[in-house]
Amino acid sequence: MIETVETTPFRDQKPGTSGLRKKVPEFQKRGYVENFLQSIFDAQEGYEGKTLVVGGDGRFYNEDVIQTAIRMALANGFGRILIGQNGILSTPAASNVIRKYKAFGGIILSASHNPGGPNEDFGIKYNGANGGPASETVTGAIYERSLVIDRYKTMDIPQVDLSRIGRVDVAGGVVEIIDPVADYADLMETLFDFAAIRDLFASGFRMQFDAMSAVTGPYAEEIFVKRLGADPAAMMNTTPLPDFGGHHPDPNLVHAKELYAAMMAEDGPDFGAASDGDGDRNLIIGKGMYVTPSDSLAMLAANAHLAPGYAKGIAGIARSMPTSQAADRVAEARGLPCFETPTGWKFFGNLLDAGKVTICGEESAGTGSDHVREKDGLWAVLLWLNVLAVRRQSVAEIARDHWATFGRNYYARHDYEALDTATADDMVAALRERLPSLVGRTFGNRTIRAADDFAYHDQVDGSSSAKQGIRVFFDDGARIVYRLSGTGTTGATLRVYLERYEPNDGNLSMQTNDALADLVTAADEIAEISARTGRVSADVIT
Ligand code: G16
Repeated sequence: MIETVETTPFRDQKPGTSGLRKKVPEFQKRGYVENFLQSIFDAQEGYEGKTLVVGGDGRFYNEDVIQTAIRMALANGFGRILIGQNGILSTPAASNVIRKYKAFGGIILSASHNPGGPNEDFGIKYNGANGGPASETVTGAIYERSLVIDRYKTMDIPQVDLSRIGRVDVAGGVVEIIDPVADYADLMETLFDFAAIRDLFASGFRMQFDAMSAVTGPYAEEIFVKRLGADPAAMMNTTPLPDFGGHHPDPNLVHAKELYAAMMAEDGPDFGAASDGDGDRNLIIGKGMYVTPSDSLAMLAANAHLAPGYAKGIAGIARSMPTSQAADRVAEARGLPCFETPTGWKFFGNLLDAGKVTICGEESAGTGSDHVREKDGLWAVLLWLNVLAVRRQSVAEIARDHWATFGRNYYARHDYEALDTATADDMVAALRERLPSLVGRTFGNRTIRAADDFAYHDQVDGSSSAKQGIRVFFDDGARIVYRLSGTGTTGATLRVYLERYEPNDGNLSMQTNDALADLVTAADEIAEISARTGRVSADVIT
């Protein structure tokens, strides 16, 4: 019954920051999905008879790829496939299922916050037994395999009904369809004081949540409404749709603008939140106060002990290099270790496994802890709710209090999207070459004190990752970081990360745009962005 099908390699299956992401028509090419899945399996050892978790964010093509994955995983010798009902598992829920059921690993189907639909984005990612994204060593092996692959294994079996919870025996293996929400919601109850949060809601506290027609809708209804008593009418877009209703399921102020407007209204709710396509990112807005992801990381790290799951304190904090250094201030004040890793959640896995850190975060709306090995949007929302339930202050009061204690890192990311790839590569290469000559140059009242190309050495497994972003440091503590996106599917995206620090006795209430205006000008001049690309301003500012 097992068939071995001959195939020829595709040259473009190199996983990026977070798995392989392409437009749907690329994945629909004959053999494209099969080649990549077989390359994943071929890069692993010892999975015979073991469990594989498969789930996705419900976007267009999700179910087709799940059926393919079932056939191929069984043909390759996996013993059991665990799948979320209707093919749905949020990325953090998938990480939890892998860990809880001691699976060998998991296949997660998502292009995260990117749009979905027949001509939009899709993605495939492999996570290992710790529930986290495969390390660079593993993704490197998958890519190498994809370049030489000449056959894949599959089998001819009927489609599995993904809508029926339960177990079916298929061709000598087992396929189990599980409730995608229950295990995850139970895990959240072990970390947070649900009784205190219920009391908060009972006291009239108002929350608005936008699931963006993506995966977290069913999770939000179970957790916020059923278990915590939030108002069901304040849950927006909770039905997952294959095209996310035609929107970008990206929880930022541009794509969650309805939520943002509600939060800025005179009579707005107390707390607003959103999550992305696959549920790993979060957006936090207090009444009249947006909290940047970098600040949210620092504020959650400073307050985590207020939640039962972290009552004993945290072991340390890790942030991706471009994330603002606000969390470093908390770590320093609390005597905690702080780690700086390259962009991408996969780099936190070893630190979490080794118990060196408890809380991690990225400026790209990702925050999480050692409860799973992915960033976790609803976890961040629940930790905020737990903190609000204990402190009984507004988000704005907590933020102001934080800055008055630790100082404020004004921060923004400017994205230049869909650039010509060669132009973008040349711009970065030229900047890299100019690095030594930048030191000592003055821009306004700032002078560049150092400039380098970030390289990371993983203390746990000894691996090294070079060229992870160009850093320019100024004498007043300000910083500019440049890097090219590793998740885009159209041309190249240049990300410019801008940051300056204002001590706790400085001006803590500036508008971010004003605070960073001269750095934006310097960033353009240093990298010759407008001169080389013709772009006079960023397409997206977050
Ligand atoms: C972007 C972000 C990273 C994030 C990655 C994957 O990568 O900048 O911080 O880790 O997306 O996140 P998600 O799985 O939510 O898409 P890049 O390389 O495009 O900057």
